[in-house]
Amino acid sequence: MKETEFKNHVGLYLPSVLCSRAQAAAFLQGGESFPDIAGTVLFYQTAVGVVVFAEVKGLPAASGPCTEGVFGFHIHQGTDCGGSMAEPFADAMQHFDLADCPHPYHSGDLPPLFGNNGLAIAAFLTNRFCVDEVIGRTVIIHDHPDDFTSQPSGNSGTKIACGVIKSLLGPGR
Ligand SMILES: [Cu+2]
Ligand SMILES: [Zn+2]
Repeated sequence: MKETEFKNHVGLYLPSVLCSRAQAAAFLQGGESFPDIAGTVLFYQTAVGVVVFAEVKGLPAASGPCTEGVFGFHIHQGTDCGGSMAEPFADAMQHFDLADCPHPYHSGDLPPLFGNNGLAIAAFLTNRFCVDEVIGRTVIIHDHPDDFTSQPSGNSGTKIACGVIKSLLGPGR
């Protein structure tokens, strides 16, 4: 299939988006109990929404069959990753939300990350925010999957990694 045919069908051509320059990025680090976690989350503004590309390594790996990790993944409203041993990344606070919606309709609710022996890669589209609106907010990974039902945050457990979303467009922005 030619690129132009594909573009006409879905509205954007993902390889072209990912080859363009991301407007913002979060560089995630694991908490004290998860020092091996490191990841990059890139944000690309398109005409149909924001394409998010996430690549994370060092997640808790499977300990046997049927134990591969599924990790809750959200943008939180807090603007830094501070916290304590008892409450890692507590400063990230609740899910980022622009529209006063319940979970899982918060602006910052994202598809969960699926672990592959500690590695997760995901690319998806969300039109719940523009890139400009999430700069300065935090991306959080949790140790459990999001149930997409429980209030206020899907019962996805402890925060195990965090990163602040930063503009990549340079000074003056
Ligand atoms: Cu979260
Ligand atoms: Zn939520």
